[in-house]
Amino acid sequence: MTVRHVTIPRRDGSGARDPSNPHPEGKVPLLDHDGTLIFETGAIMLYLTELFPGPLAPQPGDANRGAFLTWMYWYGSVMEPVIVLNAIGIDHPALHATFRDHDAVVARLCAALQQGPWLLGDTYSAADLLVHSPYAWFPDMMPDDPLIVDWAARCAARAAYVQTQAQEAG
Ligand SMILES: N[C@@H](CCC(=O)N[C@@H](CS)C(=O)NCC(=O)O)C(=O)O
Repeated sequence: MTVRHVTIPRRDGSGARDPSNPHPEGKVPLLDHDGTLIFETGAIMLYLTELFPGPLAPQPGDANRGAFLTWMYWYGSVMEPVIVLNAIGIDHPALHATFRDHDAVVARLCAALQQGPWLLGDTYSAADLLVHSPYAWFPDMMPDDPLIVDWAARCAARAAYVQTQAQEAG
């Protein structure tokens, strides 16, 4: 496996699209698997957890598969838009009708985390890695709720996460 770093334009005006980035919109992340390009973080995670079945994802037939897929799609279809709209302070009845709002996101997370330490209950999965990520990237957005704060801390304390962070830091 090769990890290639590319530049992207940043909101503060720094950075720029990297012409060598094969992502059709110049974004990150992107997975190139033998010439097949996969983008959208959730899709990359699903692709990898199917290619390398293991403890990070319940496989078809597992009772937790439906909940797992729901979280993976909910992230990209609801949570990410809500987080972005909330961060820039945009609200509109039509947006609320479609996505609800950040309070609803927080309520959904809390309802799950009341049942267990992880979104699927007792087992950590790629859903935790994906869904907690906005709060890891943007701590200012962390809801003031110990269920979510503690869950994000548990996610960040995992050995693989710590190791990857150290690698990324160089
Ligand atoms: N929904 C996408 C979001 C991808 C995305 O917007 N990535 C940002 C960095 S977090 C990016 O590449 N921005 C550069 C740009 O928009 O040109 C995913 O989950 O992969």
